[in-house]
Amino acid sequence: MATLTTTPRADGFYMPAEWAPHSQTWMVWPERPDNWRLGGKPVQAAHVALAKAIARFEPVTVAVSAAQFANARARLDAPNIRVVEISNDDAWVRDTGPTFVIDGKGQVRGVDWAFNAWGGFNGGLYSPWNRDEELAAKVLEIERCDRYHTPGFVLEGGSIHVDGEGTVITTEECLLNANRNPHLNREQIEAVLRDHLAVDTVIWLPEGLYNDETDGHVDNFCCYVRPGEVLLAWTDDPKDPNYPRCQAAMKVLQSTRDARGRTLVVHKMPIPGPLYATEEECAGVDQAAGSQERNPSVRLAGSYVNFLIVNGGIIAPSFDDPLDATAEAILRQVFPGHEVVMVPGRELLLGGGNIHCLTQQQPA
Ligand code: KQY
Repeated sequence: MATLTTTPRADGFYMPAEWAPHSQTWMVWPERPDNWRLGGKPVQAAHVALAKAIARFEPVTVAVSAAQFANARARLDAPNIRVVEISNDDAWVRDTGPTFVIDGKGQVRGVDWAFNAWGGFNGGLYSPWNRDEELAAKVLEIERCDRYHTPGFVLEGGSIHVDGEGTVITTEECLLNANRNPHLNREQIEAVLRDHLAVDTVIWLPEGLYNDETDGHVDNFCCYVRPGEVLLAWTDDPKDPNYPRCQAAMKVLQSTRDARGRTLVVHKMPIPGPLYATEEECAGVDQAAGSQERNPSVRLAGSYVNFLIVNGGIIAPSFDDPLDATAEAILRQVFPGHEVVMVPGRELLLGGGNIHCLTQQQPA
């Protein structure tokens, strides 16, 4: 397929909101033993449950390494799930897959951002990451989608949320981090977002959730639920390290107008826990040079905001936490037209992210 030298905006393409109709959702099979405990077996079971939950609403394609193909194919035994072989470094297709853009007339293309494993050699989470860097282009080949490539611009899909009507929300903690695009200033980064997502307004939250190893991805902290309305992870506890983060985000969201001139309605979503990995869970993760250390004293960045919107449904994580029922009720309230399905998110969280990070919707 063609690699284009123009930009989506110049060609009349834009990133649609997640609630726009999907043709499918992409996932990548988790297996790396220095991120997933016990050789990935517990998370693979959680991944199967997640894929099957999504497949009730729309087709799912799971990319898997050659070594795990037979295992994944056997376990993902649902008619709506396709399994294809793509080599990869880990399962975070939100960040390694393409950001799909549409023209509103039936054409779909993809933006293939540069990927440096969340910070390269300055705080990145694993090395090497070359197979993940190549994953977006391979997905676009399979889908026969033309590709916009930004080799000089690092971005992960989890660091942006759009309303499909000209506004993107992101965080300074991630996009202005020296380990992403240190050669660009805020205005230059905004220009790349405007050209590749076709947005007019960039809303900058100062930070994401405390201890998020992605450097504060917005998709673990704040998301759109419809144009003009967002859902923000929230705590009222001044002793919680998330407290100043939530306050700062609220201040920005309440004082901002979006691209259509709207003030934003902010819904609050409580933060589960605090959640921690157990000694046993940490001991199950292989130690490898350059990979993330797992330690039971380090608070996990658990969040109910890390959900996926699918055709007619919301697929959200549960944590065996007393707040699970509250989270489900809030999701039902803010998405009255969707069926809310909670799936176990703890094993996913132990690897450093959750449902939204592990999925990538492809618009219809
Ligand atoms: O949350 C994400 N978007 C990615 C998390 C990567 C964690 C790697 N251990």
